[in-house]
Amino acid sequence: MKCRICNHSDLKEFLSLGKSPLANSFLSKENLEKEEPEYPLELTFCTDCKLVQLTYVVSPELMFRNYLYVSSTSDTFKIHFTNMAEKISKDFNLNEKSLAVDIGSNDGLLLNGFKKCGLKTIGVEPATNLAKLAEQNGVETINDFFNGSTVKNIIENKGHADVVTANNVFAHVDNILEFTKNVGSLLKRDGIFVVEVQYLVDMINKMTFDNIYHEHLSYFTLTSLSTFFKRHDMEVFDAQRVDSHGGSLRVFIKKSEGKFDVNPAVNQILMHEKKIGVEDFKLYQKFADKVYGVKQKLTDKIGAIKIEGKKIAGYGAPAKSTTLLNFCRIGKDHLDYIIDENKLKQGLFSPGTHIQIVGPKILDIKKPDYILILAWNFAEEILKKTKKYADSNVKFIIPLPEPLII
Ligand code: DWN
Repeated sequence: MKCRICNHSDLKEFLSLGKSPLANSFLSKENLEKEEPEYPLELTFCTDCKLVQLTYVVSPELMFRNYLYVSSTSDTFKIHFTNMAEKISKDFNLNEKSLAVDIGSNDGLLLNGFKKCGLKTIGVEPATNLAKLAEQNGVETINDFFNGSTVKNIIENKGHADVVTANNVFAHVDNILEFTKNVGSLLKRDGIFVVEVQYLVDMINKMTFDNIYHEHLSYFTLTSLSTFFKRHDMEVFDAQRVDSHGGSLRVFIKKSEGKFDVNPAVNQILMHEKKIGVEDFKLYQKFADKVYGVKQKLTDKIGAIKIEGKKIAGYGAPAKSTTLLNFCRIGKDHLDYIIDENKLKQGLFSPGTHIQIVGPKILDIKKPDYILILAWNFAEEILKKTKKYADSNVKFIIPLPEPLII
């Protein structure tokens, strides 16, 4: 295997979570008996460009043509992406003459935010079910992957872009060189490319190893991102840590000839990364050892509750719960059901563990003794909602950075 961003072949493997089903491949009842594909989940470190990446690549056609994750399911993300659109429009003086292109535009949440700021918009979304949803939300969307032909289509019909965004998408792309070249062709000379990716430093600090799954091919630091862009006539000129998905990086990139000055924040983050050793393989070996430790603590905690004869329900059926449940071998014997407000998931069964996904109303009928918050990144929002349903003696388990009962 060669490194995805520098083509180096000296990759050092440091963590294997075994084989796992696709994170968003929730099953219908009739598909429960069918054979369920599982693929290796192994992380490697590139000694040249310092990128952490998966060893095994699953076809994007398999993962992204029909997609169950809908950005607007959580109020947190409605606020997050509306604020993002407003801040970018204001900071870069974008207006009705400006074009915003969102890659992996999902249900059009971010683009609706840009539309409210007066911009022209177009989405690129490979999942047919989501592209339809976006169009119903009034957001023009190309139902395809972002590639040379979608770029040609946009330039011919809308012109070049002032801003291209890729939120929780850039880490999902196998050929990021071709992807980035296509962004360069689409952008105006002084256009900006804004990428939001889960931040590897937060994953290591907060032990959020459940974010490791086949959709996420790359696990970025600012060091690996800026190395990549510098090698391809683009430059990171600003970067902010944001708290989405347990901790993400929002990175602003320009063409090397673009007019923006580099914000001191870029160097501050790069220096911090150097200090904590993101270029040192030992950091990742230590992380791997701690992952196995957290797994043991969580399985012991859940096992002890079950030995007491208590009932546990899951709350939130995020993609990451597929990794957590399958790696920690938490299944139907432990969780009676998983609650999720995304109607696309209700009635389906969790990948690999086959636990039924139900709506929150079940809490009016069946009171579990414990609720394992699988969407831990939304614990605050979920605790507020769940208190309304559950009586006082329900306890909540937050699984990471290590199991906590509240
Ligand atoms: O890259 C990706 C990450 C960043 O986002 C994609 N793989 C898709 C997605 O991953 P995820 O499914 O882990 O994301 P979430 O947003 O953590 O999923 C939360 C789940 O919890 C959703 O299924 C919705 C559900 N939920 C709920 O039922 N009630 C969430 C909230 C806040 C709620 O109140």
